[in-house]
Amino acid sequence: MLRFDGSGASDRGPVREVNEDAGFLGTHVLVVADGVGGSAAGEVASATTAYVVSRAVTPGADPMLALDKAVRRAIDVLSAAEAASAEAGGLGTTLTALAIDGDRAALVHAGDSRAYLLRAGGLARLTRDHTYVQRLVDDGFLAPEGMTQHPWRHVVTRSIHALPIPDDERPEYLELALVAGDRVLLCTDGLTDCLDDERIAALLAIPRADEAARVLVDEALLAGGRDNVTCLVADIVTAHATPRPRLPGDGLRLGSLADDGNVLAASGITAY
Ligand SMILES: [Mn+2]
Repeated sequence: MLRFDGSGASDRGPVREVNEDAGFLGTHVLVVADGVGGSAAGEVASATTAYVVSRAVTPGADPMLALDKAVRRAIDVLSAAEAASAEAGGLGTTLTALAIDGDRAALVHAGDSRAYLLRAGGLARLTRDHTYVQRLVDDGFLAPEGMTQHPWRHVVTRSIHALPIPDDERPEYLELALVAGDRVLLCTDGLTDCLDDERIAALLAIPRADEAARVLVDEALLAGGRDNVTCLVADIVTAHATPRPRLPGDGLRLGSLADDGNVLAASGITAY
């Protein structure tokens, strides 16, 4: 029976007034969400979405179905909140989440947060950024080295937000074959704007997960990072004994999710 064992770190950074990143690390689900810039309350969108996903994945639940259900639920909650609100602007967030049921693993991804896999010392990117500049590179209009300086590099082309969501803006789902000994990193763009994959691989190899997460965040800030930065580092471990029963949503809450005030009630929707 496989599960996650790790830790995480999140920092507001030197400039932003609020941390619009949310992170959650449980035994069977990992979540990062980054409130989309320009939206009225990014920290509400990210915390609410991360909360809904953290509660939807329970040990034994089919990971792909659980993630799909969670995304639908998050979209419903954000849509209802927006419909009830007088403010315009929208609630939107990136979402990258990984769920495991002891055997099968699944990933859902929308936006420019990322998931990486460290296996036998080699780093692989599990997600592809849903950004305007990534699309330019894919279509041959921009060289990859031009991405980091492009003025529109933060424009995301997919996110979790209120309905209607066109088909080509919906999240992507991926089945994963994880094995004991793998390590995964989920992070927001505050990390990957500042550190390249080679540096990320080196720091992710720090043996203790909590130390690796802290050092990744610190190094992004030392490299001049101005955005919120969130990293989750989790090892895939074999749980020999049956873990004590866990309540849905049990785990480490980071960033905007650490403040219950940011989480729109999952039932009884209120305006934000
Ligand atoms: Mn960000």
